Amino acid sequence: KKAAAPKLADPIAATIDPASQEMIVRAQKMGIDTVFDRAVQMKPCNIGVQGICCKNCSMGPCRLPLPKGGIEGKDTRKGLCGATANTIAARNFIRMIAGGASAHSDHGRCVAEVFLSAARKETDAYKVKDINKLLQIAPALGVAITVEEDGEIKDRDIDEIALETAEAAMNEWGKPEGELLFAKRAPEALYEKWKKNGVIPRNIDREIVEIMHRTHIGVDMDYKNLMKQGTRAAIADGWGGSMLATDLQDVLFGTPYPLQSEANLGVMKEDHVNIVVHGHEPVLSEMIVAVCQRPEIIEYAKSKGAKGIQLSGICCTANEILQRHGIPSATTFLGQELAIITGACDAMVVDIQCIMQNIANVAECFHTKLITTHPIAKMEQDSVIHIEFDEHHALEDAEKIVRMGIDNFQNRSTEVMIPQQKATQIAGFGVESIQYHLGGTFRGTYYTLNDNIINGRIRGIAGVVGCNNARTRHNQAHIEVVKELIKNDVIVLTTGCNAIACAMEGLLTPESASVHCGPGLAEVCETVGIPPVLHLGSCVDNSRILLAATEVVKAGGLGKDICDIPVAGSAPEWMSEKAISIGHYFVVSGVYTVFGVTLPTSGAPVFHNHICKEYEKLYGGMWDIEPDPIKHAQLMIAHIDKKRKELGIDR
Ligand code: SF4
Ligand code: MSK
Repeated sequence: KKAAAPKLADPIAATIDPASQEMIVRAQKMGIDTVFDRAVQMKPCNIGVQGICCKNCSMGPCRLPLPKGGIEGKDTRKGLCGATANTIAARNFIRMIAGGASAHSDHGRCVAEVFLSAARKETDAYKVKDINKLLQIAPALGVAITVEEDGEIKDRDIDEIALETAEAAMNEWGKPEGELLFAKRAPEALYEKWKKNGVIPRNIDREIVEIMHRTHIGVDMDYKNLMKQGTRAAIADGWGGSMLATDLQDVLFGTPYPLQSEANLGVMKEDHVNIVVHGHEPVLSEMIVAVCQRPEIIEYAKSKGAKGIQLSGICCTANEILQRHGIPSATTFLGQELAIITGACDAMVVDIQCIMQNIANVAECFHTKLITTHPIAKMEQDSVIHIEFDEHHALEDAEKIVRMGIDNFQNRSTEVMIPQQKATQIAGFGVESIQYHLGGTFRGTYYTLNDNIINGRIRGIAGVVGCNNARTRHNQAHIEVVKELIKNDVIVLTTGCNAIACAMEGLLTPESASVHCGPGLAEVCETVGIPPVLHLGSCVDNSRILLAATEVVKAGGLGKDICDIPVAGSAPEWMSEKAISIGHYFVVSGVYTVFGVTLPTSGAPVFHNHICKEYEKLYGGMWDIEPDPIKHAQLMIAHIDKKRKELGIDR
C-alpha cells in the first residue's frame, strides 16, 4: 500500500512575509521539506508544553498532566520519586535558564578570550577599536584608568588598561570568591533588592553548574528555592555573560551608531557571489566583512564571472554585522532554509546557536557550501565542511571561507529565484545613540527621553525581542505587537529576530512614524529623525536595554528603580532556552514581561503564580503569557499606564 504523501504547510498560513511564502512554494514544488512543513506534520507533546514532564532520572519520564477543568482540592500529582508538578515545572524552567545563560555566557567568554589575545598582542586581526568603551567599562571591572604620579592624576597607558580589563573580565566566569562585578551597574535600589533576596551571582559558571546540581534527582525540591537559583543564573546572564559579550564586542569592533541598510531575501543578488553568515558570534563574521571588502578579493570574484560579493546575514550574526557595518539582513530564524532555496546562496557560514540541522539537507539539494566554523558546533552530515576558526589566524581562515564561496559561484546548478522583497532599515542604535539623538542626555531638554515620557508624548518604553516559532505564523505576532505599541505612543527597543522582522516590515525607518505611530511618538520621531522602533542589536545586546533603562532611572524624574518606570518587555514568538533566560533577567530586573506562544508553566498553576504575582512582590517585575498579539500589547500598555499613574504622570 502506497504511503500517503506528507501534509505540507499552507504558505499563506505559515508566514506573513511574501518573500518567505514564495520560497516555501518553491521548496514544496522541488520536494524539499522546510520547518514550516515539519511543523504541520509533527504535533508538540501536550504534557511537555505544560512543563510537567520530568526525565531527570531513568525511572521516568514521569508525566503529570493537569486534569481537564483544573485541580479540585489538593494537588496530589507526583512522579515516582514524589516530585510534585511544581517541583518538576520549576526544575525544567531553571534548566532552560541554565541552557540560555550558558549559551549567552559562553559566547561572552569566547569574546573575552579574543579580547585577551588582542590585549596580549598575540593577534594582528583584533585590536582595541573603541577606547572610550574600554575606559567606560574598565572601572566597572575594578580597573583604574588613571594613576597618581608625583601628586598629579595622570591617564594610564591604554595597553595596560586593556590587559587588566581583559583579565578581570575573564575572571568573572570562575572567580573563587566575591560577586558579579557588573551587578553594581544596576540602579542601587535594584542591587539592594537582589542582595536582600540573596540572588547576587557569585560568578557566571557557578550559577549555571549549580542549576544542574540542584535539579538532579533528589536535591532541591522546593520550587521557590529552585527559582531563587534560576534568578541568580539569569542575572549572571543579563548583567554578566551577555553584558560582557556586548561591551567587549564594542571594545573590539566599535560601538554601533545609526546607519542605513536593507532587510529580507531580496538583498541577495543573482549576479553576485552570495555569502550568508548565520549564528551569533561576530568574532569570525567581522573578519569575513573585512575580507569581502578587500579589492583583490572583489577582483577574484569578478574573475569568476560575478559582479561582486553580496554578504548578508541571518539571526544575530546578521544583527552584529548590520549594527557595525550596515551589512543587510537576509531573514530571521525561520527563514534560514529559505535563503538556500533561492539557489543563489554560494556559501552559508554558520557559527553557534539557532542553526537548524536541516539546512545541511537543503544545501545538498543545491550547490550551496555549508561551512561550520566553531569547534563546539558541528553537523553530522558528510556534505558539511568544517573550517575551524581560530583568532590567531583569523584573517586567513576568513579568506579561505570567502574564496570557497567565490569558487562555488560557477557551480550554481538550479535556476536562481530570489524574491524581490526588501525594505530599507535604519539600525545601529545603542544607549549612546539613544542619548545622542534625543537631546544629548536623558533629561533636561525638550528632546530627551525622560522629558518626553514625563510630558506624555512618549507613553512608555517596550523591549520587544526574541525568536520566531514555527508553532505560530512567522513574524505575525512580532509585527502586530510592535504596531499596536507604537500606535499607542510606546517607543520600542528591539533586538534579535524581532528586529529583523520589524526591518522586513519597514518599521525601522523614521518615515514609518507618520504612518504607524500615535501623535505623541510620531512628533518625537519626526522632530529628531529616529524610527519609532530602535534596533539595539543581537540577543546578547538585550543587555543594552537593561543599561538604557538604568540610564532612564539615573537621569531622574521617573522613580528610583527600573520597576518604577513605564517599561514592559515582550517576546511574541519565542522558542529558545535563551529567551527564557532573557525573560527571567528582565523580570527580576523589574520589568513586566509578556511572552507569546505558550509558557512551560501552565501545568503547574501554583508555580506559574509564583513567577507571576509573587515575583512582582519580590522584584517588581513579573511573567505573563498572552498569545493574541493585540491583547499581548494591550497588557503591556496597561502596565505602562499603571506605572505612569503611580508616578503621578498619567495622561
Ligand atoms: Fe520521575 Fe522523579 Fe525521576 Fe523525575 S526525578 S523522572 S519525577 S522519578
Ligand atoms: S537569533 S535566539 S532565534 S532571537 Fe539571536 Fe533569533 Fe531567538 Fe536565535
